[in-house]
Amino acid sequence: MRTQVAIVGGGPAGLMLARLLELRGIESVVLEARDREYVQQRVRAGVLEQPTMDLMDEVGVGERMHREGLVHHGVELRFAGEGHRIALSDLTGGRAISIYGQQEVVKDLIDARQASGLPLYFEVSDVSVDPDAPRVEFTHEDSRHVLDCDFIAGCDGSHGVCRPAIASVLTEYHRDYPFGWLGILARCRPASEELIYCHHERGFALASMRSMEVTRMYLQVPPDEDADRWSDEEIWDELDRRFGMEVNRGEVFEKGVTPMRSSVVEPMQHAKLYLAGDAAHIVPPTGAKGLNTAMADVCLLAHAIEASYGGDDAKLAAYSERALERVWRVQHFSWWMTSMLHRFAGDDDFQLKLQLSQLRYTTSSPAQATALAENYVGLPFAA
Ligand code: RFL
Ligand code: PHB
Repeated sequence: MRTQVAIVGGGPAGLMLARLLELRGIESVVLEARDREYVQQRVRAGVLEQPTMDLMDEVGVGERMHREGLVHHGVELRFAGEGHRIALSDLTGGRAISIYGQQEVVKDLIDARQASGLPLYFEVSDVSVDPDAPRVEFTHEDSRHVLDCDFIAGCDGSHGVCRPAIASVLTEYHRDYPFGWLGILARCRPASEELIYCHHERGFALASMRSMEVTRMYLQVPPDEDADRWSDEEIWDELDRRFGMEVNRGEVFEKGVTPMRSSVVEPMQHAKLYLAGDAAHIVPPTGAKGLNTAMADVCLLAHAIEASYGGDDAKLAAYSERALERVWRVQHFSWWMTSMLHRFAGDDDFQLKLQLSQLRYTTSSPAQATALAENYVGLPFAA
């Protein structure tokens, strides 16, 4: 087999890259380890920033997002028992975020790929990449395949094979946070019309949603917490306590703990292999940036690959450097939000006072509120 770009991983990064390449007349093959059902059900991100919404439109898959997604023009920061709204759109010249589940984005991109009749293989196994050849080998339906290509895009997430394949040339920057998030999905009206990020002495809490009928809630818990240790009632009681109000309750139909960590590898490329999305970097979810940063990477990569086929290799050579500028901005924002809103074991009252001062400043100074807003709605994607 031969193609121009072999894309390892059919998550948001891989599928969006395939779509961007298709629209530029560049061939690709997408290889996904899981089955279609699984990737379409996997519950993850819920917030699309403005540049991601714009990208969905640009590649012609934004129709359902506009129909079913919930556009939000503000978020609330809640601390010391009171809520304070950050007017995202007013502070950013009208930009906004949209609540639209990651699995919906994935569904829309898979549908588009299949409508175009382009190659997307599910349930591939024993994938190996040779960045120098470049070549990808994999097993599909009991047959071994060799896929020769011009470029390999490593979009296989944080547990994939692409990053390890070039580990010897990478420097990893890493930070683990001493807590995790216990997340639930429940059938009830959201606690509020906008997201609430809540600072509380007992720990952080977040009220989000997937629709007006489905609520998404998170509680800061110890990093190795067993979700089954929490009964539904204990979760609701703790949410009420931290938010300082009675939140709507309903049937909990999904429950899990997410560890919180930051990591970046540099460079994001070696030989003919280019990393994008979670394969290259992870952020704690407090800034809602993981999916969006994956989209920013592939946007840049698609433009660079296109330029390369046009005879200009400079953009591809500079891919990692350009991508990392935005990646580190996002890392900082996610770290800042995480540090401001969570309780860290061993924090003294001095630390608590500093957090509250920072929250007060962020919600009262237009300059600081704007800094939060412009990062939250998403800084422009480089092209
Ligand atoms: P993904 O989504 O992990 O996709 C990688 C794909 O590669 C496949 N794969 C392989 N395929 C072939 N061969 C192999 N050897 C393979 N190994 C793996 C996997 O099956 C998978 O399909 O990475 P991608 O595309 O880079 O996308 C990144 C996002 O998924 C991630 O950053 C976000 O989900 C993070 N995140 C959030 N991001 C946001 O922007 N906003 C949010 O509100 C937000 N909330 C979250 C989140 C992540 C969470 N969890 C569970 C980590 C909330 C949570 C709870
Ligand atoms: C979510 O709805 O899953 C969500 C929202 C905001 C975040 C993280 C996750 O910061």
